[in-house]
Amino acid sequence: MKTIFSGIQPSGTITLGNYIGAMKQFVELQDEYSCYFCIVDQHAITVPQDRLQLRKNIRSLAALYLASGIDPEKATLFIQSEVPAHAQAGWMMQCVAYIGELERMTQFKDKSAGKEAVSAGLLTYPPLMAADILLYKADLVPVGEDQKQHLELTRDLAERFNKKYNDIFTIPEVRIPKVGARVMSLQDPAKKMSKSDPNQKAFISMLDDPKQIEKKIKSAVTDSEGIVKYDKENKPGISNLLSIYSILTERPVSEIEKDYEGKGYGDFKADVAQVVVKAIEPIQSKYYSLMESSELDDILDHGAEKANRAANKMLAKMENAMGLGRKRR
Ligand code: ATP
Ligand code: LTN
Repeated sequence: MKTIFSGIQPSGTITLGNYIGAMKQFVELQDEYSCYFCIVDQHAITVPQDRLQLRKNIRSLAALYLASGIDPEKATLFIQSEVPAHAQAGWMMQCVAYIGELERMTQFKDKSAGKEAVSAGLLTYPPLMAADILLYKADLVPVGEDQKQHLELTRDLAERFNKKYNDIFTIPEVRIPKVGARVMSLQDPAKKMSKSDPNQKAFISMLDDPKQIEKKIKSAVTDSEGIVKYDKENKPGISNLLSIYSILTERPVSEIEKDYEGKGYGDFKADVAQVVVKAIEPIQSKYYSLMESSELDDILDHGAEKANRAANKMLAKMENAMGLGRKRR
């Protein structure tokens, strides 16, 4: 059986973008692959976080993974900081990476732009991500479009390590969904929808209530043409809403366009909101009962145990390949 690894940062409540681009794929893949899904809290601290909020977000993200359909009997769900091998292997991968290639990462450029105090961790984040993936010999990494460059770097680092030290790493492939790989911001459809966007109206959180969802979609930035048609270049706002509608209903965009011939954006937006509410509501009700349960802790304990076992094996191979530590006589 092939192995999958993916991670989501507990940097806020996950958005509809994270759900469509990542989580929904995870649920579909768990039957066919041996899956490791990680709450990458060590990645989240590359930018400032409030400690109490971070703790809350970690638990909440774990519950959302499960409420969205991740089955702990099939997949291993765990928290990155509960598996120390990630930080250890991350350090080794930092020593394999070059500063120049890290500085070229667009996520680093975007997140550091205009900031005075940029943490060193924000720059060295991709080697940690590479370690996450390589520790589990993942064959496939399902992510949204924005992570493609990090995945390419992971492959480069793995190949470099294999050549320089010892051929121990599996070279992972990226898996990006055909539609929905980049759900856009509701307020600026040129930007991706992001959970750390300071403008709350720009994203739909998986925990927004129906009223908030309706309001946010109603005020989504579109154009003045009044025709519901997919045209990413000229009508990015409407195209984004059409994609969301299409993915959540599993209906082709062309069919939806036909339904709205002669109708205005008002009707269309109201229906998009209903579609989103219908997709999110069952997830929310499961979420709230999970948050109150000790079952969540048992699942995470068990996940960390399994992940530690797998990761420590690879970590020992990495240390041996690089010559760290010693061999007992
Ligand atoms: P942050 O805003 O804190 O950087 P984020 O919202 O970009 O976070 P991540 O935790 O970095 O989310 O990403 C988790 C997963 O969701 C990744 O696979 C990422 O590619 C995917 N993803 C993030 N945003 C979107 C989006 N707008 N559309 C589709 N997929 C997305
Ligand atoms: N960098 C990713 C989160 C992430 C990840 C990973 C994704 C950290 N480690 C390993 C896939 C595999 C992000 O910001 N979305």
